[in-house]
Amino acid sequence: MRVSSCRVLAFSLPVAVVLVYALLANKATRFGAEELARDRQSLSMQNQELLLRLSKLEGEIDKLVRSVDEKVPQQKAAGVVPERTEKQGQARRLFPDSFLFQNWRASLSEQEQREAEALFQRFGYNVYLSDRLALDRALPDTRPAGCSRARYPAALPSLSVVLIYLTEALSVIQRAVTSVVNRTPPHLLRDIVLVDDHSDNEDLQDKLDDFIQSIHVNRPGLLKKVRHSQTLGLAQARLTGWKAATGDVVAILDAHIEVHVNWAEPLLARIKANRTVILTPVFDKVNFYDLELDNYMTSAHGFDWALWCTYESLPPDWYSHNQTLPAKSPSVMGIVVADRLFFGEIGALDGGMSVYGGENVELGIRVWLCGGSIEVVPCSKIAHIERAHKPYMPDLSVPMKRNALRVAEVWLDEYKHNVNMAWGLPLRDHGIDIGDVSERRKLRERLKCRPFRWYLENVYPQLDPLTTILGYGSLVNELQTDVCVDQGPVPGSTPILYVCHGQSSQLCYYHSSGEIHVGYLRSRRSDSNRCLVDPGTGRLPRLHDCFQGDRRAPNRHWDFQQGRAIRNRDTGRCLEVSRAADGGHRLVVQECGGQGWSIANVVRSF
Ligand SMILES: *[C@@H]1O[C@H](CO)[C@@H](O)[C@H](O)[C@H]1NC(C)=O
Ligand SMILES: *[C@@H]1O[C@H](CO)[C@@H](O)[C@H](O)[C@H]1NC(C)=O
Ligand SMILES: [Mn+2]
Repeated sequence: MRVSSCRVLAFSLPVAVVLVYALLANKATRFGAEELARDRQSLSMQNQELLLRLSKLEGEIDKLVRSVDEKVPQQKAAGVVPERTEKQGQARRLFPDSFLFQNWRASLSEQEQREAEALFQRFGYNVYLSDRLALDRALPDTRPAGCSRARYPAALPSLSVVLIYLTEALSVIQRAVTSVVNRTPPHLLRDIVLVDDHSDNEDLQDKLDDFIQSIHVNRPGLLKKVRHSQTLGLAQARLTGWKAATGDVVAILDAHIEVHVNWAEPLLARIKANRTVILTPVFDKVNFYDLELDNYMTSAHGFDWALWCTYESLPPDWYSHNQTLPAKSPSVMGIVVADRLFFGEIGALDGGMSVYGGENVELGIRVWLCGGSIEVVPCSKIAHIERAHKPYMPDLSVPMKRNALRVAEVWLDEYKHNVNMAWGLPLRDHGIDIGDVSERRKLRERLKCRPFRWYLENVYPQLDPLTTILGYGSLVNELQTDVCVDQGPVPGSTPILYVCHGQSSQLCYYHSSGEIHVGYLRSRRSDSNRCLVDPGTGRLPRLHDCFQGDRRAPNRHWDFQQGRAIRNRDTGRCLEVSRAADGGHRLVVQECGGQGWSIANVVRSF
């Protein structure tokens, strides 16, 4: 299972990997990776999907760049799987396009390559290598300076560790368990609960049981295994683990992790000081291809209005003060550590969430609104494999959208439609079944939770309340209703007309200021969306960052009424459709010819 519905984790394999690496290589350019797509002129539906994903990446780039800067010396896996050497008869590369072999250079025979590739396709990370690495491998100490000197009370609450998984490699689970056993003070570790959300790999039955027995030789009864008789999804798996746990504190983790030294003490000390604080450790990234580790710096966890989670930088005073101390966070990405009973008192997790996504944001909002708080603990670090793809859910956006609407319905009050806007769904009658939310509404009443507005103002002021959007969704010209305004090829800044498909590249937002934003909605106040502008010369409209620091995009205000012309306030020209000689049509700015436009959803009449 994945840690969360984080945007960077949500890519399909090809886009994510190509992009991330290009971005790392080109730190100066936020959209540097999009160079890769320069040659693409015509957009197939597949490319549209790619654009949607590209646009989601942006929020994670800074963090990735930082992680590269921090790249720590690695314990090389060489020696386990030797690097290719010239003198060896080189086996033919059977899978040059595989994202495993594009990133991982190991000298494997053809048979071994086939095995490694099959395992990679099945699990989304390098199981072939994992099976050959020591279960108790050392990890570089990536904690901030000062953590190794920190001292914690001798008497701390006891700890239960929950590891949840669905179709996870045996050796990866074994390594997670081994790290927890070796790196948690034995007198504090009450139990480890393994929750199998109905995986289909057979070695998670007998072979895992044998492994548990081997641990029990020295630590009788330490491990418990619970298996769902059908797959119930991330939230239910976490709930199952929490219910089976018996420690004072419960740490609910994915099973594709390894904990670092002294990971538990800072968490337990913080909860001992205040049981209403819910914590998250800091993750390091373990590459899916070579299983080496990148240091991620301490960040808070936030989200956008689609409720994809994202990293947030911490306030400046935290950096100047003491970087070993816990920092407030608006939300969690999924890995949580909490007082076991308090977690229940505050409503645990919403069991009505399906498959994946949104449950972490629901928890974050609820905890803050209902009497708790959330902190990131820099001295507690966990190495986490960022999978290339999830074997169990090819398109995350389906459950993600549904769960986001569910969160909105229970918690977001007058801001709930922001979720519809971000997903491009109608304000009413979106046709998506969000299940029964009455229990969650009762919980909110019972706990006397604050209104969502309080959260926006006090906990997460970075989030833009989106009060200026008048209309949103696809933007269609009356002369040609089967095509929509589209952000066009990326990279590039020329919007086009393209067959309507409702993906984020065709989301347009008309603001009371007169700006028209095109493409995936960036939700934070500091985020610049892309504004439609009339460059003033030539016939083609452009997309331009609405602001870059103090610079505002020129000619970005348009007069528009539903069904009427879209006319630029500065140049007086109109956005129109021009028919080409070949029967096609182009999006142009020209002298106004009286063409009318409609935007799919009206928030306030304009
Ligand atoms: C930072 O806080 C830790 C306690 O976690 C303390 O031991 C250390 O002395 C502090 N460092 C500074 C520079 O204040
Ligand atoms: C404990 O944390 C809560 C928020 O989670 C805060 O309101 C309360 O004041 C804290 N209590 C103490 C004793 O620090
Ligand atoms: Mn994960």
